[in-house]
Amino acid sequence: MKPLYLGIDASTQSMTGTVIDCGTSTVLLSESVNFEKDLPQYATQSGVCVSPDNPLEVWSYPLMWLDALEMLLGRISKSVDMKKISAVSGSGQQHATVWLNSQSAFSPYDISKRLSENIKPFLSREKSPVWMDASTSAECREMAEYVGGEKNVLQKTGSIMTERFSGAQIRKIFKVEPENYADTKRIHLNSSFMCSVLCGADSPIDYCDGAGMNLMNIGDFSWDAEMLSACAPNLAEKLPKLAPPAEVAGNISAYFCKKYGFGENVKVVVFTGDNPSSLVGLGASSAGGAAVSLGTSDTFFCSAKNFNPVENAHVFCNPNGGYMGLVCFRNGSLAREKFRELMGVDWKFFDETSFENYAPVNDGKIILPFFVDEISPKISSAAPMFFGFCSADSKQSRIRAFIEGQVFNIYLQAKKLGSIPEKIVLTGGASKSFGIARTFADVFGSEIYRLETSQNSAALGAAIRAASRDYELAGLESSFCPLIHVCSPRPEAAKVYSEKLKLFEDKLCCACKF
Ligand code: XUL
Repeated sequence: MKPLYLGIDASTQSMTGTVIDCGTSTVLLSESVNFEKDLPQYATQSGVCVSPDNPLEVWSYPLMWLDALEMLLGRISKSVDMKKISAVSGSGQQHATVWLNSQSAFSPYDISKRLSENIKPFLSREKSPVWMDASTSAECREMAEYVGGEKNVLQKTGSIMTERFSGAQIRKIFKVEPENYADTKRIHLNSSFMCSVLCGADSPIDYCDGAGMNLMNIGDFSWDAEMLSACAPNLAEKLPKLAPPAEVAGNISAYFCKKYGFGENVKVVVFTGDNPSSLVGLGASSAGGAAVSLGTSDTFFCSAKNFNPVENAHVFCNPNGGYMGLVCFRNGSLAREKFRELMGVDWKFFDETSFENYAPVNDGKIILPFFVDEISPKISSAAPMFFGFCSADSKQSRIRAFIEGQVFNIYLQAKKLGSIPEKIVLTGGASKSFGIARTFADVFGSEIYRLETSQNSAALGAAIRAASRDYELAGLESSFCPLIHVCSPRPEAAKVYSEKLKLFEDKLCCACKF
């Protein structure tokens, strides 16, 4: 009998567990707990809360994540023989910080109580600022200035100072809540917090997720003393140690053996960020791999051998060694949804009818497709901007220009990271759209693929990482992430789009803040 491996993804809206069987190369089960629906007592919307006074302030609750973990394990243990699980790993939404008043919050747990009851007394803040929080522009400026400018921050950490990254968030809390900051003995990321909870011991932050903090020196994978001083006093002693992504954090805590039936020697491999984990779960972590996740926000990510930091993009570490590039776009599915409503059409019209028999043309009609301020590139907008349209233009041509605008923007930002990939895996809800897939193929000149089965790629990536203790990662990726070819670039599109892209870039540059 071959062992099973469990991957847990603690993402923004839900927590997902995926169990894989390496004997049969099958995903045995995938279960999800939805924060808003399954845990209504926390009153989140899509897993987060937005401040009524400041829409840029967005947070979630670590105790909710713990209740979700127990609910998830309860559901999984009804269908899986938990004794067969040999190792667990996981991933979490990047950048979110968890604030604790002790470094030994995680053990021993009182089994008669829930995890959330066990951990509650150790939280120095009940809220965790999450990646959707953009309220730290002042702190970004201050930290960049302290270290001699954004170029230095970029070289050291792989990203310019970024509002949602943990460093600026920590500095803000230090400034606004100095007592909470002083009381805090440990600041975890969502990923290292969940890992610590499972091990019942304070666990490291892995290099991949550590790179999303603007605090880790990405050249030597250590906390950067200058960035730490720029952020807040005595920070080094409040941060966990950093560890390579394959490190075993420990054995699973007895609490989970007694309550959910795990065996005693289950290894817990350090958790990582959801994006590095998805790189693995999409089978894209080896050289040349690239993927676009079309979700609430759109994300482009690719594996990269060398460290090539550029503004507007982020360099993280790759769980498979080397680096990964990532660009995050705020105007993803919500913008698509709003534009569809604006056009007054259904999804079939939006992503099929509008693209039927469509051959790209450079008709000079451009849309900058932003409904909310975009972060890549930084541009303020509360509505799409139309250029070259007249009232006679059809809904189809507007929809096509809108989707082209989204893909043009992703292309331009991705290009800055280096080479344009030959092959792109599309994932996320909108990846099923024919029109979007076709536009990606034509604009990027790349072959477009989708996963054969729709999985939560971060949870699958986590299960694969757990299994990579016993099996080779590349082999696991090809067994568990079979791809379907969706479409090829049309040769006639290349010239048309290279011209239209220039036009788009001009409009974009004029609209950009800098
Ligand atoms: C990446 C980012 C998001 C979150 C979402 O920098 O902020 O993709 O990781 O979970």
